Amino acid sequence: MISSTDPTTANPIFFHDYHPAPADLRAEVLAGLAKPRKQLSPKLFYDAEGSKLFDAICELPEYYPTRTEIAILREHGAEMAQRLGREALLVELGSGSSLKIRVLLEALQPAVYMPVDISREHLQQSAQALAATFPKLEVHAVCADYSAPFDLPVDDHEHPRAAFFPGSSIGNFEPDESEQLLRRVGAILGAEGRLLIGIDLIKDRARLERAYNDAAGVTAAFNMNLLSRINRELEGGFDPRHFRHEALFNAAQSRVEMHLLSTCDQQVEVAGETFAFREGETIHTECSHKYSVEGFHALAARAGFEPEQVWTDPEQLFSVHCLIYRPSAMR
Ligand code: AVJ
Repeated sequence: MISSTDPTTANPIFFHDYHPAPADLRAEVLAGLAKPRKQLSPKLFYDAEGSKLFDAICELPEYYPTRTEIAILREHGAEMAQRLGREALLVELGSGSSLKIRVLLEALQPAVYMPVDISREHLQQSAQALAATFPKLEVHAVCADYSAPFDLPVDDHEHPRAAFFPGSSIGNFEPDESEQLLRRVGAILGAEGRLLIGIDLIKDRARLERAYNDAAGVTAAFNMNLLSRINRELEGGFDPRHFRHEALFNAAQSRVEMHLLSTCDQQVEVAGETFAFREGETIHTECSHKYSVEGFHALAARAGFEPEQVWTDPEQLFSVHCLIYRPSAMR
């Protein structure tokens, strides 16, 4: 269960491998393309190339969420630290964004930091890098799929528990799934545990759509990379010249949707099966749900969380919430 004591680092990490089932790309892709409305999961974006493209998205002038959330963390980190309490056990869901966690760790100075991520190498590298920067921090890396139930590898409750879920990552889930996920986070935290979570706010359509249709075409490349990935890994026959990136705000469902649109009638082979596309037909590849502060509070309440404080930027583009888990308050 525990391993990894690299003698060259002053602060070795503990590594807990729950052996999450590797995604079955073939089964997922064939099932998604066989649906009457073709659909692929956004988690399939993140191969090596897709992860690089996502990092590039975070630097785009049009993509406001990353820099706005970091600014909020910098501006209000001390207050957040006060809310979460001293000597906390801090669980991070997904260990993607090392800059955000660094800003928070500096302000919070927790006793234990526990990143949870499904990607083993990425997790190990980023956890080791953080342990080296914060020599007094006890780091427990947990390789697990946080979208399924799991227990923390420690059962002491001597430290107040807190979770950090930045980036509006929860926006990829349908509201019902988000509620389930929050409930599981609550179970990990226990009563009175706190959750610090980043949520992208509803705003005007133009601003939202620009963030997913950048002028440099990086988001288009990120979306289109899914077709290249299928071509590479599943002997797919997608011709990128006959598909294009589309991103639109669906106001009724309060979400930005990304699609890959077929620009002609065509047939495409994937893993030995043939799929027909009509001109204008799309593969729906991502939902990115946006919330008002009140709308998110209502969702969190259904999962047993009470709002304690919310921080936003001057333009009200993005929000960071501190919630407290009080399951007795669940309706
Ligand atoms: C990582 C899900 C928060 O929805 O904004 C960025 C992913 N997709 N540009 C988002 C994404 C296109 C991002 N999340």
